[in-house]
Amino acid sequence: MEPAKEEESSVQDEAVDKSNFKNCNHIAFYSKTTALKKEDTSIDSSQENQEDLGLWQEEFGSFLDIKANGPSSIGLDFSLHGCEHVYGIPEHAETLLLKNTSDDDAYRLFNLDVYGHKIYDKMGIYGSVPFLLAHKPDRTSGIFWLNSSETLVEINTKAVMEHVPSRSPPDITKQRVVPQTDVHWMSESGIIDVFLLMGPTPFDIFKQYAQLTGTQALPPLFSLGYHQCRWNYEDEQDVKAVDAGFDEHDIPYDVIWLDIEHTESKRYFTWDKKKFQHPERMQELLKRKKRKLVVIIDPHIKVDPMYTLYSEAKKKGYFVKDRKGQDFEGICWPGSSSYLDFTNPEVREWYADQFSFKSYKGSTDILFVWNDMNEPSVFKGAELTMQRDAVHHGNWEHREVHNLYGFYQQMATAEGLIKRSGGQNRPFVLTRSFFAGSQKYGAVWTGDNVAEWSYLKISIPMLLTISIAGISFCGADVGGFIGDPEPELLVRWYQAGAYQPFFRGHANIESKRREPWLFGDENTRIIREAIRERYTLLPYLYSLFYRAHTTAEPVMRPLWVEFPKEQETFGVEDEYMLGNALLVHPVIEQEATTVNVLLPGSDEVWYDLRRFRRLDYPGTLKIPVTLESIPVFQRGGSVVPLKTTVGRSTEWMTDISYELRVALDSKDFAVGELYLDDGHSFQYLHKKQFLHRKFIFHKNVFSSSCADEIGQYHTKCVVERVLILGVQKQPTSVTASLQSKRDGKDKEVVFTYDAKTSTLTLEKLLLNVGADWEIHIK
Ligand code: NBV
Repeated sequence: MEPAKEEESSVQDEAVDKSNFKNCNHIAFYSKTTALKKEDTSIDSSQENQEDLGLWQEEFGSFLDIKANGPSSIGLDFSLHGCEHVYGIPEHAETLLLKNTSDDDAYRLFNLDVYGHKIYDKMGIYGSVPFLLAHKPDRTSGIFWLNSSETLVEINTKAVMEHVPSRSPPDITKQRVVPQTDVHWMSESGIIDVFLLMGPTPFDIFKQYAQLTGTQALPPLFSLGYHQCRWNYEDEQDVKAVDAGFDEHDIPYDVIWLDIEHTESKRYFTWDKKKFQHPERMQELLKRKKRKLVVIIDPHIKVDPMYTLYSEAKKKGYFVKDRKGQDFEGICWPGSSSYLDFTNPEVREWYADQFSFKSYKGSTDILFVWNDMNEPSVFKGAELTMQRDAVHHGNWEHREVHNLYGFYQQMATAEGLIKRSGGQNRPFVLTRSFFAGSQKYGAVWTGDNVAEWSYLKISIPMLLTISIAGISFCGADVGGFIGDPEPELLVRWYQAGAYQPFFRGHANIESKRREPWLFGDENTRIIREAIRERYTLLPYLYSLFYRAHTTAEPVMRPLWVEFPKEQETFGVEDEYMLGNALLVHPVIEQEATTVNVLLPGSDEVWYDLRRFRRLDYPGTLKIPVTLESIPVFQRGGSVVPLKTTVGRSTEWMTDISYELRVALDSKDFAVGELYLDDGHSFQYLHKKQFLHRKFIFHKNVFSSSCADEIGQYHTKCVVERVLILGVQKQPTSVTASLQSKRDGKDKEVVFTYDAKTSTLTLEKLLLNVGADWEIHIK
């Protein structure tokens, strides 16, 4: 359904990058068109009346949309001079680089439940973030179109003539051809409320956008581990067996998930009495194993006067209304359902209270939440969603707030989990539907993908796009939700997922069981390796999330963000940077024996993360791969903190020592950091209980110092091993000194040097991770 193209405001904004405004410019004004009232129409011929009525109501198949406030639409055009690379506006199953829409559909931002959505398509799927980034070598800029109604974005990149004033002779002007991208935004309703972000660097843009919408919530550490999900784990026995399976096969994991079948006939906040007779006991068992449970809680509420949640919400008037003022009823999993009006702060407060241990019977402090179907999904509704003329709190029509519905459910859920812990603990909430700012409340995933190679491939640009639109904590269902992945695809998907922010295996109710050990010993071994690699990487990943939380840097980033001047990176979407140190190129082709990896930057040095081999010649390299390979490269000049081994879950790993992976650049320099706290509470914020360390390698001295004096956190954990990649010759001696020790005695360090890979390994260091120390290499 397209918004009526009525009297669009069209402003050619010539000055996106020439503007006098400071970093972030805000334009907000009311559309001329929204105020058109039916009574104002003075012409009274029957034909015109008929046409007029046509604008006040619209048919969509058998659905009638009555426009109580009359027809409206708003729009604005921008011209981005010198730009031909534009990104963002998730969520679409499309390429990273936005395409020209002149001969194709516009990008649609309209949250919809699309099972097995098409790929390379601009249709709207589960989430919408109306934020577009434009990049050219010397500037990144952004347009944030703050509107939550259905929005279409047209993109037209073309070459235009530009006048270049010349000095000699003075009256002659030259012309040159430059690129220009015109972006046309159109929304069904609302006001024009748009922010122009001026950069100039990609990281400035992320900060400016975060000033408007917030940064990524710092996730509890467990949620960065591996999640095992399926629609459905049948009963308590099943949960116990799957949990034990991980231990039997020596595979770490943190969370087991329960889908809709765990409830009493899809009444959320309840348990199926036969299959889950003792939910507390089940959680007690998981807790003893230092693991968590996530349960699904959808926004639709079964119409059943005997269901307290329903009767209470009904009595309080907490459901979205239809245009006649009755509770809106649609069909969803439980049958006839009403939908909580999360746009109402009072409803959100009440909903948050439902998560208290007293209200939510059978829940414990290891239970966290998954919000699904919150586009909202309405079976038999137009486009499987809520009618646009449904009415929310404050008399807002659904059309105005459609793309915000899921955002508000996740907000209320996260608040509920925080409240439940007396404000102590960080929540974890996964949502399918999202909007600008959803990063403040938890994680998102890309919905119902298919167990096919093409969906593995597209998961990378989809996640990159979501990440640069502010939502760092994102992932795609490992294995593909719909269908049955062949073992090779499953293995490759685990390897890709291990290096993506949210890492969850999930499968449809009709898919065959696919716990990681069901595909033969060899595949189990390779999957185990991938998951273990993820767990060793957690200190780095957690530190990246801290940066996302504090300085809005995306955890997973397109290459161009790190190499903004390197044109050849601008369209790359089969590899990406994880933070600024690791370049990841997952294998996404069937039976691949090689991958072509672009190692950007003419002065950069890269190292193979597993084999330590130094790759001195940036450019595109053909790298041989086997089924075991995950091509990951460490950038020279970085220090990556790792754990020396793994445990059964993140909580088992608290005391495991660290390894620091130092990769030298061409000037024999490297720098990196580590963030550390208790992993679950808000003490890092309220009591400044955290450690933020800085590691520098310079002139053959490797030092650890405090990066943020405000933070204090006591840990017994030590740095046990340091690997320095790119050391040109074998040292004669290596000593370590603790800065706090006044006696000045240096300790001899046990080291080995591998001349083939130029790697220096320092072992048995036992240097406290929170202490200042130096290692001298001679
Ligand atoms: O709750 C069942 C599924 C869930 O497993 C999946 O992850 C969601 O994306 N849910 C959709 C509803 C049913 C889809 C057919």
